This record gives sequence, C-alpha cells and structure tokens, in this order.
Amino acid sequence: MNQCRLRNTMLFEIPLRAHVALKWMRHNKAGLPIRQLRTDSSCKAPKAPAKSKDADSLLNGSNANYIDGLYSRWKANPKSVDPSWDAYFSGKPRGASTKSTDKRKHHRPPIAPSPARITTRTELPSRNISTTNPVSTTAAAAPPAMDWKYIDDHLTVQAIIRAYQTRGHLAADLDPLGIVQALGTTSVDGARRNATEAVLRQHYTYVFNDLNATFKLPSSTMIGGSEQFLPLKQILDRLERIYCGHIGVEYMQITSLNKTNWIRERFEKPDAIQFSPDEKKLILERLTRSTGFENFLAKKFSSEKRFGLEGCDIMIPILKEIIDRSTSLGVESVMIGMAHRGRLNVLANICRKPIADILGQFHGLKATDSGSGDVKYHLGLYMERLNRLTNRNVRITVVANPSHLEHVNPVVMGKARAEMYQRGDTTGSKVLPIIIHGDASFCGQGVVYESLHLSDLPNYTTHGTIHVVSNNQVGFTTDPRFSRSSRYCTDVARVVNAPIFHVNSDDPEACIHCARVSTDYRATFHKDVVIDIVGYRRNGHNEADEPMFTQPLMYQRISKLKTCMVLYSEKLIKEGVITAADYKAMITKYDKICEDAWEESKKMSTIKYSSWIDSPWTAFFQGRDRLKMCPTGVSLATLKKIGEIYSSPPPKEHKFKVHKGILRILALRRKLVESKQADWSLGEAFAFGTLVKDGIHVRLSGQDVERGTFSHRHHVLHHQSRDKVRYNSIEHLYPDQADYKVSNSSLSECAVLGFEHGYSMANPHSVVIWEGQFGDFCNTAQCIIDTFIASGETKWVRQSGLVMLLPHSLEGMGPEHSSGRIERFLQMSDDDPDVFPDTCDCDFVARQLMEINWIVTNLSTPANLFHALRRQVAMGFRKPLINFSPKSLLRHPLARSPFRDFNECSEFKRLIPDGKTANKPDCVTKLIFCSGKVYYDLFKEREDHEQDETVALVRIEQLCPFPYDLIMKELELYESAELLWVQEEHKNQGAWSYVQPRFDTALIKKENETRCISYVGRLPNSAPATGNKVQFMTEYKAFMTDVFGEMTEGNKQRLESIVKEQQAKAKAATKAGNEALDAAKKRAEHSIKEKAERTEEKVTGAPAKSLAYNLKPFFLERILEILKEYIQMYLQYL
Ligand SMILES: Cc1ncc(C[n+]2csc(CCOP(=O)(O)OP(=O)(O)O)c2C)c(N)n1
Repeated sequence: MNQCRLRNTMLFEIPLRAHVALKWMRHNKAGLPIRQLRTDSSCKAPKAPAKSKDADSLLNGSNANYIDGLYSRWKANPKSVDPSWDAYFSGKPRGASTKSTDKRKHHRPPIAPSPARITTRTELPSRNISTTNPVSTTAAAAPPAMDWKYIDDHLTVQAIIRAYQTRGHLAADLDPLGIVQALGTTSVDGARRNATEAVLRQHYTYVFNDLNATFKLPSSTMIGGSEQFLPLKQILDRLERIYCGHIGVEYMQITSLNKTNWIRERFEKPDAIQFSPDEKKLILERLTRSTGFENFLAKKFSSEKRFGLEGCDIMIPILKEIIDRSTSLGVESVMIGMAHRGRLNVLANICRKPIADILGQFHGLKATDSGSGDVKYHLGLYMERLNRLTNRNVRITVVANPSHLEHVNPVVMGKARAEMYQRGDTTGSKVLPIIIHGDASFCGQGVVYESLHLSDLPNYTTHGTIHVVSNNQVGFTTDPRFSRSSRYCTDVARVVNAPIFHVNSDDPEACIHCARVSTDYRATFHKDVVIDIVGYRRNGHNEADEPMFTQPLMYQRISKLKTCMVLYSEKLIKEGVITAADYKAMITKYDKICEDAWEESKKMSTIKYSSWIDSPWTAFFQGRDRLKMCPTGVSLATLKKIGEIYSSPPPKEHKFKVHKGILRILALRRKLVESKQADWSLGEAFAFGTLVKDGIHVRLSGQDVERGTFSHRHHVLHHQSRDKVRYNSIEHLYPDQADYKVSNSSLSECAVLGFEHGYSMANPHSVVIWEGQFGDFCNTAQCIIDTFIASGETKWVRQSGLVMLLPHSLEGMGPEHSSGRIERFLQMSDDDPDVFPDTCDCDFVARQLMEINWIVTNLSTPANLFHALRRQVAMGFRKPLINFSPKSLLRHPLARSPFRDFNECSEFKRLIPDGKTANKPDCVTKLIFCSGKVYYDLFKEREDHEQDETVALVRIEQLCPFPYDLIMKELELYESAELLWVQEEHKNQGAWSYVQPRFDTALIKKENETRCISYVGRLPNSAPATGNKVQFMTEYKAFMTDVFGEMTEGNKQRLESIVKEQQAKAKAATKAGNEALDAAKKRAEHSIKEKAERTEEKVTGAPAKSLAYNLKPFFLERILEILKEYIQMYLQYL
C-alpha cells in the first residue's frame, strides 16, 4: 500500500501527457518509471474499471489509482497539480471537442510531449483561461462522465468501508435468539447481506453494477491484508463477515487513531480469527465444565436459587482465556467483581474453589465462626493457584458483594489500585481487575457511570479494567425496551472511549477472539474495554421463577434452542476436530468430578464463613494479640520537626513561587508551632506525618481535599507561575517515610467512597480516608455505607480501617450544609443499648472496639483527631471510623490543643470531663453531656450566664462504642446534678436517640440512682436545619435559654457592656489603622517621589515625574496589603 502511495507521489509532478507517455514506457519495461508502475505481489494491478473497454483509458489499471491520488490533491488545492491536470479535472476544454455530449465516452486531454521532451516549465501546455467560467461551461465542457463515475465509485467504496467500520455493528448477527434483528432483510447488491441501507446510510446501488470491478483499498482498512486492490464483491463479503457477523465491533467512537488502527488490525486482517484444533478442544472442554456445573446443580437442587449461567455459559471460557492470556503477559493477581449470575460457576471453574465446599453451602449447615454470613452467591473468595497453561502462579480474588447490583465495581477498582500500589505496579501489568455486569444493571445503575469516570484519573486509575457483560437480554422480568433508552446496554462505556465488542454467545470462537483482543488491548493501552456477551437466560430470573408469565415468546424460542455446548460440539465433530466419543468422554469426566464432590460434601457438618474471604490478611493476624493497643502519643521532637516543615514554604532549591495568602497561613502555623499549640490542620498533619514516619501509607481522597473545602488544609501548594508544579510538605518529612497521597476526587460520593473502601481492604498497614465535602452529601453513597462499611465485617468476615470524615454542625448554612446525619450511623451501630458491658475487664476499651461494627466519633480537639487517626493502626484489628468533623472549629481559638496532648503520655480521649467543675463537684447543679461543636457554644453561654461553677460540661468524643465506664464516673462525680443531653441537632436527629437508652442502661446499673437524662435542643424536624438565619438564631437562643435559663438583668448589662467595649476597641483599631495607613501612604509617596527623581535624574537627566508615577501604584498596593494584614491580625486578636 505504501508502495502505491509512494508511486503516486513520485509521479505527481508529471503532467498529463507525460503520464500517457509513461504508460507506454511501462510496456517497454525500462527505467525507473517502469519499476514504479510494475505490478508486484504486494501491490496487485487492478482490473480495468467496470465499464471501460478502452485499453488506453487513463482510468484503467493502476492509472486509476494514480489519478485517484492526483484528484484528491487537486480537490484540496487545484494549484498543487500540473496545470494540465488542473484543466482536466476542472473540465476546462483545451483542444478537445467541446461538442461531445456522450457522457460514457472518455474525454481525453490533448497529447503532450513525452517526459523526455519536457525540459522547462515554458514547454508545458498553456491553459486556456478564457473558457473556464463554470457558469458558462457548456455540456461539452463538463467533466467526462466516465471518469467522474470512476472517481465517485472509488469514493463510494471508501464510504462503504467506513460505514461498515462505524455502523456495521448495528447489523451484526448478535442475538442467538434472533429476536433483536432479522437477518438479510435488505440487500444493497442483490446478495443477502446484513448491512442494510440503514447501516450504510445511502443508496449506493449505482456502484454495484459490476461486482467484479476492482477497487484500490484505502489505507483506512486492512481487509485486503497484503493486497491493495480487491474486486467489489470481495470487499463487501469481507466487510460483511468482519463487521456484520457474530461480532459487533464498536470502536470508531475512540478518538485515538492509534487505538482504532490497532483494533482494526485485530478484526479486519484476513485470518484474524484463527483457532488450532487444540484450542478448539480447550474451548469445548471449558464449555463442558461451565454447562456441566449448572446441569449438575439443577439435577441436585432443582428449585434452589443459584442464579445459573445457562444461556451465557460461554462466559467461563471467556474468563479463562482472559486470565490465561493476562498471566502469560505478566499479570500476577486477578480481581473479579460480579453479581449473582453465574457466580458459583466462577468460583468453581475459574477460582477452582473445591466443588464440595460450594455444595456445602446448599446443605444449610451451621457456621462455626461469628458473623451473620451471606447468601452463597454473594460470598468472596481468595485463591492462589498455579495456572497450568502458563505455569505461573496467579492470585484470583472474587470480591464479596451485596445484592445491590454494580456497587461492587468501585470497590474492586479501589482494591486493585491498592494492590498495584503495594506491588509497585505503576502500569497495571501485574494486577488485572475484571468486572462482570448484568445488562439491565450496567445501563441502569448510576454507580457504573461514576466508576467508569474514575478509570482515567491519575490517582484512581487501574490502568484498564476488563468489563464483561453477561447480557441475557432481560432484567428480572423487564425487557430491554422498557429498561433503557440507549441502543446497547453498554453505551455508558462510550463516555470513556472504551472499545465495545458485542458478541453472539453461541459462537464460542468469536467470543474467545473478543476475549483475546480485549486482554491485549488492556495490556497494550492500559485502558478499559468491554465485552458484551449477547446471550439469553434459559430459566427464569432464578430457578424458582416462571419466565413464561412475562416473556412467553422469548421463552418459546429458548425452549427450542440447543445449548452452546451442544452446538459447538456438533461443529467440532463435523470439522473432524473431535469425535462424538471424545465429546461424551468430556461430559462424563466432569460429571464424575461433580458427583465425587457431592459425596465429599455430604461429609461436611459445619461451614466456616472465614473460608469465604476475599482479603484474608493472614500475615497481619498471625500471632497478634488483637486486644493489645499500641500507644498513639509521640515525642515533642517529632512534633517540632513535622510542625516546622509543615509550616514552611518549599525549600529554596525548589524555586517555588508561593501565593502570598499561603505564606500568611504558613506564618500563622509557624507561630502556633512556636507556641506549642496545634489547631485542627496541625493536629491532622501531625497524625499523617507521624503515620508515614512509622511506615504507614496514608491516602486522603475526596472532593477538594487537597486544599480542604474550608481552606484550612492546604496540603498541596501550587506554583504561582508554573502549571502543574505542586509541593506537598508531608511528602517530604523523612527520607524513608511511607507515601502520603492526598487527592482531589471526581465529584462522586458513591464511586469514590466505594473505591476508598476497596483500597482500605488491600493492606492493613495503611490509613485510607475519605472526606465528604459536607457530611450531608454522603447519603448519595448510602449504598456503600450500608452494605459494605457498616456490615461488611459481619457478612463477610473481612475488615477495613477506612476513615470517613464528615463535616457536620449547624451553623446557619441551610438544610443541606449542616448534617452528616450522625443519627443514621449510630442507628446502624450494632451494640446493644440495653446491655451494660463488663467495664471491669482490663481490655474493656479494646474489646468494645473489636466487637463493634464501626467507631463513631464527634471530636472537639485537634489532639483527639490526632489520636483517633493514629489509633486506626494502633489497634490489633481494623475498624471503620466515622468521624464528624468541624467547620467553624477549624479556626476557633479555643479548639486548639497544647503539644502535651500529643506526647507519649497522652492518648485518645473517649470522653473529656469538665476541668473547671471537677474540683468542686458538689456545687454543680446541672451535668450537661454533649458532643462536638455545641460544646464551644455551651462553654461561651455558660460564661455569659455566669454559671461556670454550677454547670458541668462533659464532652462525649466517642459516641460509639459508648464509653460506659467514663460516663459512670461522671454520674458518680456529680451525684446530685440534674442530667441533660444537649445537642444542636433536631430532636429526631443527632445522637439523642442513640445515647438516651444507653444512659438509661448506665443509670439502671448505678446503685441508688433515681435520675434520668433529659433532652435539650431543637424540636423534631424533617429538615436537618433551617435555611433562614433569623430563625436559626431564634432557635439557638431558645435552646440555650432552655439550658441556662433566662439571663439575669445584671448579666445582660454585663454582656452588653462587654459587647460595647469590643466594638469600641474594633473601631479604635480601624481608626488607628486608617491613620497609620494615611501616614504610610504619604511617607511612601514622598519617598517614592524622591527616589524616582534621584534615579531618573541619574539615568536621563530628565524630570523624574513619569517614573514616580509608574512606581507609585505598585508600592502603594504593597503597603496597603501589609497594613490590611496588620489590621486583620489585630482585629482577630481583639
Ligand atoms: C440496586 C438493585 N436494584 C434492584 C435489584 C433487584 N434485582 C436483582 S437481579 C435484578 C435484575 C438484574 O438484571 P441484569 O442486570 O440484566 O442481570 P441478570 O440477573 O439478568 O443476570 C434485579 C432488578 C438489585 N439486586 N439491586
């Protein structure tokens, strides 16, 4: 093909007549032009154009190809070709008869001198410009019809090729039921073809007059293999076979030419799909296992739910092929996510879980370990095994999943990503995620779209996931036409430019070819790819369902269909690849394996949930005392070192231009470090810094987390004049530290939280944190919270130390920026409110944490955040931590912790007693329990109400598990005080409904106790908060009055005078600032003027006004900024 192109280029400057001469020379076989024009094996000469009988026609043989090229060039730019060709193509008459009206007759341009005679440009034929006006062109001057047709025909053939490539899949024979499209309904050339005019989009009939006409194949197709020219019939036949056969190749939406060419090659090249007899036998063998397994289960448990794969049995050989091929390409770990359909088959035939163990799940046996377990088609699995074909070890994981379809997708991706991180696999060549989807759920569930959007993000990519759709053309009882608006169930994958291979499940070889191409595509381009196995569901949704109720016609057809295994065995027998006896032997062999397993399973009397675990963490648990907690405090030197780096701009050698505002923040941080105080940001940084110092990988992900929604974090600094240059001080604390990865995520809660949950499952020696923008938005990830985080350990005996940070507090920001819904998390906590635990147990704290499903905290100090985060890896087990983070507290002057609260003697405080009242408990008349930010409101109001000695404020930092032991101490200390629970959340929200019964349990436990706890706070409401500021303040005042009573007159006056004093101070500060500003302005102006005059006079000797005028705004601006900062700081400290 290239040779032909070269030839055209080389001939390009030869004028028309010279070309005629060249044609003659070709017959004489002499010189360079002869070689260029000679037909060789790789570039066969085409036949003459269909209707031309004229042996001398310019448009026959290889000339046509040459003229094709010339014509294209001319079309783009008429001046790029020799003027004689210009005249020819534009139909300008030059000596030829202008009277000819015979459109079929070739219009020959005038004979020019032979190339040997053309020596100078002046000898070229002159152009007759006067007759070229297109409007006045007579019929005789019109382009010769025969030539135009030839060109048009070529262009048409090219368009047909393109149409097949782009839309051929629409007419592919994909449906084994034959319901979706009827075959050969329309033909474009009289032959039976699938590609209807609707696919080709045009009436191309005129080109089909002669199917033997030969056409030059464009470079955009590979259907010719090494051939450059093909007769039209062959072109159509090949295109039909490739694009409208059993595979629908949907790839032309991909924007990368490299990728489309790569795919084209894998489907278009002649003999692209080839299988040796051994390979065919292997496919049949695997099909036999797949079908045999379902048949066996159907025989033994006819009405038991198993969500059989029948109708899509080819999925097992497809998965096998992907795994074999990937393993041979270097993959060491395969991570599978899938729903119910065919899951048991995957466990048996892909993971090779002993069939007896699977059958044991049907026997209804008692479990010997704790947890509530899950149905058999949700369980996870982890197997290390030798791949016999590649002789390599491969780890196969099937991630446990809930019924909630598709929600396992991001979990699988996150787990795969984490495993890649652990293995140092930066390209995804060692870890392969495979996600199996149902057709209805793939297009119906939003999480699919959200997860696909993670596929190419730098901190979330798995470097390609292979998606396999088990498309049985029905979702439970709903037909696709009622369940989706897109043509294909896979259309959602087009958004990430994934190639999609639709394939008829009854053609095993086509299916395996798609598996091969998909595996190689992922290995080559590290991108997502989709295989859509179009099959059917032989039974109802589950084995007890009657499908004829809702899909009668479909099921009448299905009942007449032979299984794929039978069809393929017949094919192979016919081809002579196997004999009928071989086939029978295959079936018998697998049947025996199942029967033996059945006998084995009968011996089982119990089952173990823990033998169905997808992340066993064996090394982590081995020899570990789970109740032993490591200390979380650190040395002062460590704090100082981290604090110093965290509060410094990037070192000078980085030449990093930092934003002025950031420099101010760093300076404030530095002051805090110097005064040995930590605000929220420092507390968090101390946690991350000390964790990475200890070799613990920390990952913080969520929307805008790099800066922090409330602009308090600023972990990633951005160079102010260079794009993509960033600096993160926590990455540069210690030379041998672990990785700290902070990453802004896509705007998704569900997929990102799922992803991080999956990430946390891979390695217990990491702290993985997801932060919600506002806690309110975590409910769009409710499914992940409910089905994975809250209950994952109980159902699947596997642990996760994921941390969720949910900004929460009522601050007048409206109903949807106020609540992380504490009540929901507490309601899902699995401790019994009526059982008082054994608080005398010396391991009480650790045991309580170990036995709960998750930890819920509402912290009020930076030091407690530090200890809580560090405790996540100090525990001998892993537990999810749900922490409700502050908003205004991030900068609250009281919400600071001294460094001593982080030191080696310090630890996490589950409850913070009142330091003020503890010495004189007898004076206390009210004991207030609260949690989170409301403490600071209460603290201020208590002061304002002058009740510092009579009201005790106790903060419950860890709501769940409930700190019974510490609560008891408080109850005992303030024995005669009234008990109140005060919260800012509405009564039906917040922690009240969780703490109330637990307080009751504690009070019942206490001897001679007659008190009970009362609620003070907002009234019940369906919304989490009001959106009206006035109402917000009214509510606030009302509930504070409920706590502390009306203020006395004296108090009111005292407060008013304090407020007035503060206002006066602020006014004075502003005035002083303004005066200072004016004075500075004047001084600056004066000095600038003087300086400028001196400079300009020195330089030019000219009057200095202009320079001073230019410098003035710059200096003034700077001075103004400094003063503003000064005033702001002053006001802040007032
Ligand atoms: C999120 C969610 N909604 C509804 C269901 C109930 N449900 C279970 S299977 C199913 C049909 C799924 O169809 P499809 O995705 O095509 O998979 P198939 O069962 O046909 O293999 C439905 C609606 C569910 N499990 N999860």
